This record gives sequence, C-alpha cells and structure tokens, in this order.
Amino acid sequence: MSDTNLPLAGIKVIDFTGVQAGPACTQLLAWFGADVLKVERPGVGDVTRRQLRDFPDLDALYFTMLNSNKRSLELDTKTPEGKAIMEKLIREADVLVENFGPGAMDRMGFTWEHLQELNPRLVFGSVKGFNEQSSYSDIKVYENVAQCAGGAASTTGFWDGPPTISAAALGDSNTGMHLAIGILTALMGRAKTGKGQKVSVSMQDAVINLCRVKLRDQQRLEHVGYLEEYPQYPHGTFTDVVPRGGNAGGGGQPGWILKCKGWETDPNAYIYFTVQEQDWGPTCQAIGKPEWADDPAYATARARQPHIFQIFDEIEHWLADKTKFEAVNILRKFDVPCAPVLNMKEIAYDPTLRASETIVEVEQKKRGKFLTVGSPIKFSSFTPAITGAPLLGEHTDEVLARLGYSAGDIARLREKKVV
Ligand code: CAO
Repeated sequence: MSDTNLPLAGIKVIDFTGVQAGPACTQLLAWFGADVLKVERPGVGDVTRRQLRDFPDLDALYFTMLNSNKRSLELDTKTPEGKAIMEKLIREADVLVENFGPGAMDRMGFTWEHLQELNPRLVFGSVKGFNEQSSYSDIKVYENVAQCAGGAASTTGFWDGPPTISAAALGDSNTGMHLAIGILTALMGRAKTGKGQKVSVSMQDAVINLCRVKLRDQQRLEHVGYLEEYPQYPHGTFTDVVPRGGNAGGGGQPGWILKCKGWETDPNAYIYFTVQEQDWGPTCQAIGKPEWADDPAYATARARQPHIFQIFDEIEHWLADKTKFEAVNILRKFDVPCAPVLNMKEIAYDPTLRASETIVEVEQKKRGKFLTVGSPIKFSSFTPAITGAPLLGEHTDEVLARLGYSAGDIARLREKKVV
C-alpha cells in the first residue's frame, strides 16, 4: 500500500513530545500513515537524542526507536516568532500531542482554551504523570514513578523482597498506546460532530488499567481473607493488602518459572509452566507422571494447591535434562500453556519475529542499520513500513517554505535562533 493510501494518510499531527510516553503515541500514528511533525528546541531537540548514546555525536537508539517515520522542525516556541509559527501549524493540524511537565503548555501560552480558538477541530492529546484530580498532579513523572503510583511495583517481585519495577514500559509506552486509542476515538468523534476535544491520559491511570487483576485480588482478599493462587496460600499469611506473588499465574491457572537444563550457568534457562485445569491429564502424561491424573491428592486444583511447589519441584526433575526449547517442544504437544524465557539476544535475532516484522532492521541517516520494533498490531491490508527517525531540524526549511517563509526569512529566523 502506498503512503497516501495508509489509513491515517492526510492526518496532520504536531508532535510536541519528548522522552518516551508521548513519542511512542505519535510514532504509532506515524506508522499508520499520519504526517507527524516533531517540534523540537533548536540545537537541543528531544532529550533522548543524547541519552545513553552508543556512539558519540549520533542520535541515541533511545531516540531513533521512538521517532521513526516522523519529520523534525527546530522551533523555539517561547519566542514571539516561534509562537506565531506554532500557531500557524496548529491552525492546519488535526492533532497536537504533548507530554511536558505540569503547566508547561500554559506557561508557553498554549492553554486548551487558546488551542480551541486557534482550531476548534483540533484533537489535543496530553500525557501527565497524574490526572487533574490527583493530589500529585503537580509532580513530574518518569516510568518507574508511575509504576510505583499505579500499583505495579507493590504487586511485582517476591514477598521477601522490596517492591519491584517491571522492565516493560508500563508507565511510558503503555500510556502512549492509551493516548493513541484516545486520539483515534476523538478523530472518529470529530467526523460526527466537526469538533475536536482534549484527550488526557495520566501515567498512573494507564498503569492502574493494566493492574486491574490486582484490584480484583484486593476485593477478593477483603471478601475471603486469602488468595488461593498466590504462593502464600495455604501455608503463609495474608494481610489486608494484595501481596507480591513472585512468578505465580495471575488467573485461575497456577504457574511458575521452572529451571531447565543449563540453569546453573545460563540465567535464562527457564520456562514458564502453567498447570491448566482442563488439561491436567495430558499434563501428567507429558511430565511422566501419569499416576497423578487420578490420584485424589493431585486430581483437582484445590487438592494440588497445598503442595503445588512440590509438584513444580517434580516437574523441574523432569526438565533437568531438557533445554528450555526441547521442553517446550514436548509440552506443546500436550497442550500445556508454556514458553521459553527468551533473553533479548534471542528476541533480537529470532527469524520468525523478523519475518512478522515485529522486529525490523532500519536504515538511519548517519548511523546506518539498527534494530527496532515494528508494529505489534497486524493488519490484513497493509504492514506499516518502518523508516528511520529524522535528524534534528531535518525538515525545518521544507516546513517553513510551505508556510510561506522565504529563504531570507528562514536565514533571519535561524540567526535569531528561533529555528
Ligand atoms: N521551545 C521552547 N521551549 C520548549 C520547547 C520548545 N520547542 N520544548 C519544550 N520547551 C520547554 C517547556 O516549555 C518547559 O519550559 P518551562 O519549564 O519553563 O515551562 C521546558 O522546556 C522543559 O519541559 P519539561 O518540564 O517537560 O521537561 P523536564 O525535563 O523538566 O521534565 C518530564 C521531563 C518527562 C519529567 C516532564 O516532561 C513530565 O513530567 N512530563 C509528563 C509526564 C511524562 O510524559 N513523562 C514521561 C516521560 S518518559 O519517561
């Protein structure tokens, strides 16, 4: 499918975002065909251009992996001329997205009221750490702060260790994905009403949305005093707060991470093993314990739970001479829900993830080839083509010329460091 036929072709997005939460949202819109213009501080740009660099002077992978398929305009929106250019862009845009610290947009003069005056059809997407009603709404927030405020940290990790952060970007990219859904919804709404609206997503709220099963567990705990799928049941103790459950399954099917051949030297020689209620019989066959299938001490979930770790120990004996891949290849034939614990190297070089374009190799100006994520959303009529990220200000001249600025005007603006 050519770029002009992509579903979001013709949608103009001003990407006034930085770091991860905002850029992840606008990158998704760009993949699906929107014209996404990143507005960045002259000479500085998105802070991630310089964060965790692997080569001196090159845009860092942190930046290139969150800003593919976009264009870049250098613009100081705090100067009168810069503000006037931004207003021209807003007048003709469909979407404006920002994720600055609390109050920054208002301080620049871009209040929601002013944005509506400039363009009543504008969909304005905004990310903050906390929502407007929150008593923490004045606080700046990064990923791990959101994971702590959103319930993820208190419920992740082991009961005898501290609250733990997940490596998955529950606060950042997850919030960006929520915002993208909100923006697309507002665009659908605009098609009916002709009016834009403000779409706000807080990082705390987005994390809470993903922690809904823990909110389920809090209520179950209050009703019955225990949580039977947690390792604390039945021998440990429960308080009135959802505990950390280690690697226990979060649904009705118990599971755990189990050692495979080589675990002594390879920190990822493990599989996730699920004891699925409806497939207990085949599971017993798979692990060489057919006698457990009808044994009353093993045959029901309730009977197994008091000695579930003994059962996992036995399964680990069975796994001792099998690699994680060999084990999964056997277990899959018996319908056991399982997977190897894949390390990032295995993911980076997995040929099937390359074939599905979930992981893609992209050409980046100055850098050359690098690996990044492709769209995890697969469509039947197109596959988003992932391109490189823009250099800082790569499209400044082209954008200003289209707005009617002459080469002389642009040179003057550059001299005054407006662009
Ligand atoms: N021209 C002129 N000024 C610009 C500009 C431009 N093109 N782009 C940004 N600025 C200004 C902002 O207006 C702001 O100025 P003031 O503080 O004077 O109002 C300033 O740059 C810095 O903005 P900031 O507060 O967003 O930056 P920070 O580095 O201090 O904080 C962060 C970063 C992420 C903590 C904060 O932006 C935040 O809390 N954002 C909301 C939550 C969020 O999205 N976090 C996700 C981050 S991903 O981990």
